[in-house]
Amino acid sequence: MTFPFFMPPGVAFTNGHFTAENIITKVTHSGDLAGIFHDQTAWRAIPSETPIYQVEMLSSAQGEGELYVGTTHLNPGRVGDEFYMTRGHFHQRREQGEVYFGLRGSGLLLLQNEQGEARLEEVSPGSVHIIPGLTAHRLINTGTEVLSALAVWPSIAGHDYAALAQGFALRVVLHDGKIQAKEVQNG
Ligand code: PAN
Ligand code: ZN
Repeated sequence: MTFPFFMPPGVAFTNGHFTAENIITKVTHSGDLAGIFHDQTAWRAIPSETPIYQVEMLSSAQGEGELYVGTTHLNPGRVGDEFYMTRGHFHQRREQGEVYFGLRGSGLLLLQNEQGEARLEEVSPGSVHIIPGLTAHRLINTGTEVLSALAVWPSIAGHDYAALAQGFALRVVLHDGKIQAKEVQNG
């Protein structure tokens, strides 16, 4: 008896693009990110249809025990002095973790626990980031090319954006020509 060999989906490690029959993509534009960047005047000056990041995902099973695989492509740029970043979230199911892999470009992964303690990990091609449960996460592009990171997370994790209405405790800005992380004063 012979068994067929199925062709699985593929990912190009140079840029994070998938080859598969069903790829789901979602673009987040500047206009979707109200209240995220600290310089509201600079944010309003950017056309609302400016694409900031795109997520491409494989279409996969949902439910307890199932996994999602997706790549985030975050454009380079700044709103005022603050580097482009993803909205950032806790998982709705707080205990669920995630793994990010840096593929191209350079940036930072901002992690923050429920006590509001934040830390930054450098993201670069080949970096591996284990995001524990109970930890909010946001990608920040501090480079000059697209930052692409592959992620694997439980399909039941969900996204809780509202829990971060106060924002993260750190902002990453270009100050005196240097990439600097600054503590946010009033949340
Ligand atoms: C990622 C993120 C992706 C976009 O797939 O959803 O980077 O960021 P926001 O969801 O914060 O806009 C992930 O962490 N999934 O759980
Ligand atoms: Zn996540």
